[in-house]
Amino acid sequence: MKGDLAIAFARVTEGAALAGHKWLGRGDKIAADNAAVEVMRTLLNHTNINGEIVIGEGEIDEAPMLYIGEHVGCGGCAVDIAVDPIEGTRMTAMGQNNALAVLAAGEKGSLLKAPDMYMEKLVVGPQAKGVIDLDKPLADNLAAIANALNKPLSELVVTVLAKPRHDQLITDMHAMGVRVFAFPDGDVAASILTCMPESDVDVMYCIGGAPEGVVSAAAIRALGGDMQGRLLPRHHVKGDNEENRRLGEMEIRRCSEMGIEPHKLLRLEDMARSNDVIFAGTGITKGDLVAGIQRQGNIATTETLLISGQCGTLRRITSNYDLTRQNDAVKQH
Ligand code: VTB
Ligand code: MG
Ligand code: MG
Repeated sequence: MKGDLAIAFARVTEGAALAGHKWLGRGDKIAADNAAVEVMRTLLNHTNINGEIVIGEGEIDEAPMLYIGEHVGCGGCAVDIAVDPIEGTRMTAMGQNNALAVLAAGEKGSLLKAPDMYMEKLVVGPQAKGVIDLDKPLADNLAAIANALNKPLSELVVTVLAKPRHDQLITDMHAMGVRVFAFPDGDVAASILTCMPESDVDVMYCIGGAPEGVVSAAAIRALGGDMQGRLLPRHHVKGDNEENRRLGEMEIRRCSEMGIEPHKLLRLEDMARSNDVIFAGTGITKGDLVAGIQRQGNIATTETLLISGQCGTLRRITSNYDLTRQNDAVKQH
């Protein structure tokens, strides 16, 4: 991919973040998501790519925009795109930290194409690359990671999504003696923090969204970290009732149509298959990875983390937007 595409992708997540931010603290996560999706789509369609959404906002019948298989861009090199226009719609609606607008892009065929379903994920930074194995118990992984990081298990920091499905796991990890940082939502930011030298976070483990997993995989690959995942059908994650089983079975069918297998171990190289990947993430609410949007009158300031896999370059871009002078397509939302 051409180097100047990276900045175009930063512009896309900035636009989505600004649109989502208008709904900050309004209790309406759907309105926030719709606004961000529409702007992300508009801006992607102004970008010089021949892009395909490979994982994102669900299937065509559920999400009118940015659905899996949707083509975006106004012509250019063929790229795969993974999106989450608002990674943290609830966080945005409720004014909680760490909501981001994110996307990952890679040359055609480089990002895992999968349904919007759940994914089990284990992520570490560069120092622990090569020692993780999701086929082994988490306790074995944590011991191997602590060993690679040259620290006792008692100093290992593991972040995990604070969802009821992880209650037992959190209890078990406390018993193992590791430090557990439980975050309410937003595993993309938590995953990337494992690769940030200034962060305390050593490991991210959770069952969360597959789009978030693929977006994270691109960033982790670019930063030299490691990650493994496993696609899980809904009824194996959210409780085996009739509705979840129906949805889960649909996901299994979609997986087989796409030529992938749920429950199968996915390595980092299966999710992000090339070094030529770009990650862009703009803060919406204030966060540990990037600052949230700040408003002063009509000026909105955004912070974007832009990571290019080819050379592993990480940029933090601060942009000031004059909200009275935005392009109409973007201003409406
Ligand atoms: C996951 C996680 C995300 O939402 O998708 C989670 O990957 C949803 O989990 O980072 P539940 O369906 O159990 O609520 C996020 O936390 C935010 O989008
Ligand atoms: Mg979303
Ligand atoms: Mg999300």
